[in-house]
Amino acid sequence: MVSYKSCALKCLLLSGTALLSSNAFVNTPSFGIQTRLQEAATATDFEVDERTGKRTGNSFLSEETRERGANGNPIEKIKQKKDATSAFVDVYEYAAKIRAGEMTWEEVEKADLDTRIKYVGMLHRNKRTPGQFMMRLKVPNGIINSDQMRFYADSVEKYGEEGGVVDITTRQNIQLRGVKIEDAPDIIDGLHARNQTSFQSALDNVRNMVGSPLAGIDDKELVDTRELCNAINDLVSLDPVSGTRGNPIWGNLPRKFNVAISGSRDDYAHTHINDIGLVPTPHAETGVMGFNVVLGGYMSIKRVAESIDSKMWIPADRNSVVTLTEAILRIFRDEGDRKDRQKARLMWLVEKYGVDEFKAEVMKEVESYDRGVKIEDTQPTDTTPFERRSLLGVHKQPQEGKCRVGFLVPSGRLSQEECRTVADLADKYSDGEIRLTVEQNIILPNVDESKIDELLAEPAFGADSRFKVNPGKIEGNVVSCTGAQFCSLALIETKVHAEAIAKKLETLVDVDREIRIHWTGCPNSCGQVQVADIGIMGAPAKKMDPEKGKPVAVPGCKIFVGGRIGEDAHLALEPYKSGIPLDEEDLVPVLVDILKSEFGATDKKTEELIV
Ligand code: SRM
Ligand code: SF4
Repeated sequence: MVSYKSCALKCLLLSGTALLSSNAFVNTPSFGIQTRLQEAATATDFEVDERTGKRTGNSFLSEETRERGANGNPIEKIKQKKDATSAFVDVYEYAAKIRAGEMTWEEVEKADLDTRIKYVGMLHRNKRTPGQFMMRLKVPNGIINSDQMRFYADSVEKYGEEGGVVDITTRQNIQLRGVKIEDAPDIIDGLHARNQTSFQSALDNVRNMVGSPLAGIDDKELVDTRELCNAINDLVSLDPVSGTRGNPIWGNLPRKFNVAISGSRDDYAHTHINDIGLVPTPHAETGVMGFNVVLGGYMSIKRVAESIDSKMWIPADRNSVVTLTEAILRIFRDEGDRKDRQKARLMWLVEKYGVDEFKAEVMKEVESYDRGVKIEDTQPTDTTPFERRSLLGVHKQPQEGKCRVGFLVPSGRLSQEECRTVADLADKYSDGEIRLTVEQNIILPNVDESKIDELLAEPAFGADSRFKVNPGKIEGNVVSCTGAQFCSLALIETKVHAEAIAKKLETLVDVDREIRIHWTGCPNSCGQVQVADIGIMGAPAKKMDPEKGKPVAVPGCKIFVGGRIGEDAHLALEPYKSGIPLDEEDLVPVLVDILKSEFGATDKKTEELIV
């Protein structure tokens, strides 16, 4: 390690990551970089990794925190032993050696393969596709463009139709599948050239910034979340010294950290299940637009918790939003649990302090930055009637003559051909812009009203296409985690069942409201079953085997009922039913019963009955 000051120039030259460009709205560095460059330039006592020329993530931890890490859980020990923020260099080095025939992926150091390179967004799918990785990106506010979409398809093409797919995630994000280490540098470089990255999208980092998918195109918008999502994205994943991808300051948190900013009363961003949720609320006296801050929402095997009121309100400006986030992250980074990973989420720390004491600590931290940010008490929320709006279908925008067109991407899965189709549609109708939703669907913004008929008549929305602008009330609201096809933690396959069972239910019942069915392959609840009308979670089940004459273990599920999203959010914490086999003959009748008893569904009127 060398001292920081002597390395400033080297940082810029040797970082191995592309400098951020400012040629696109999405991901463009937007806040406080100059200030932080100045702050960083006065810093002296950080270790610098000679390979990267960047300060190490560990060097931002106090001696006490490092010691807790070194004696902490196995992941902490790995991070302490070999700093994870330099993992991108390892990926480049391994790739070069594999390409040169000097090593194979099996020879990659185990801690790197399974853990450290997650910092680069690369997750080894060791059980399902050994030697191949899922690469998770960062897509702040879920906004991408047609060039990026085509690049995703090109990047995974060599992995075949089945293995080389692209997924829209439940954090309004993109995951590429099938990636091999030897190909990763080209993909990373291609992403950086397109103003995107995979860095700090997994491991113990701040995850994708979720914002409103209708930002800037919504007549009921309270706050345009784009700039704020980009600003927090810059804070957490842009090195203030070199201006390169990957910010070591926030590169070794005790655990993942989720931030969501809502732009309207619809709460499309799901503030209630994020570590920090910003809920747009004007100040009662001044009318200044701001955010009530909710904290600690999360889901896991051990515990599922809805966010709690932090008793804080901040104005909706970049300085306030970034400063508050930074203060909470600083406290979390240095004080979060590093022994028990199940307790290393923000909620546990807030509870350890107590809400009032945590608020006081955050205020003290914010004041110490001396940036003029004022935190006030939670402001009263609007209680006038409000109905959450659908993101699918054709809707007028406040911009004269423009519409947004939302369409279903069943379970968020895109083939290479479908990626290219979406890119072509975007080029033709939405000036290349594509928006992703946490329901894993797509919105094309700013479509000319005069072109709507032409768009709807495109083969992309033909009878045999998976994309639908006006899907059924059940199939249009399916969400699904990755499941057993790629995820080693999965107890069941999810996406295939999710798509098939929704279609089946559409043929069996009529419902007069949208029914949100979420699937998740295990209790980690990446598919957020507790927020769903009906949540299906992979779990053990037994079924009579006629040949053996006794019940045998089969793939099954637990069913959760009654989760709510939006202003009146509520998590369904206890299963409504357990031990249901996943076979269509077993699961479908149970779901039909639930749809009838809980959601007023009626038997489908067949053509004959209607006649
Ligand atoms: Fe997740 C772990 C996939 C959203 C809670 N999640 C995993 C891993 C990385 C497990 C693994 O190593 O295989 C999964 C990778 C599977 C794969 O190949 O795709 C995985 N999680 C996903 C995605 C892709 C589901 C999807 O199909 O959309 C989502 C990616 C989001 C993103 O773009 O960053 C995803 N995961 C979520 C969410 C939903 C959310 O953020 O709103 C949750 C619940 C909210 C939360 O985190 O509090 C979630 N995932 C977890 C957990 C439990 C966290 C905990 O505190 O214990 C794990 C387990 C872990 O981290 O150890 C996990
Ligand atoms: Fe994998 Fe479980 Fe998350 Fe599904 S819920 S992606 S099975 S970890």
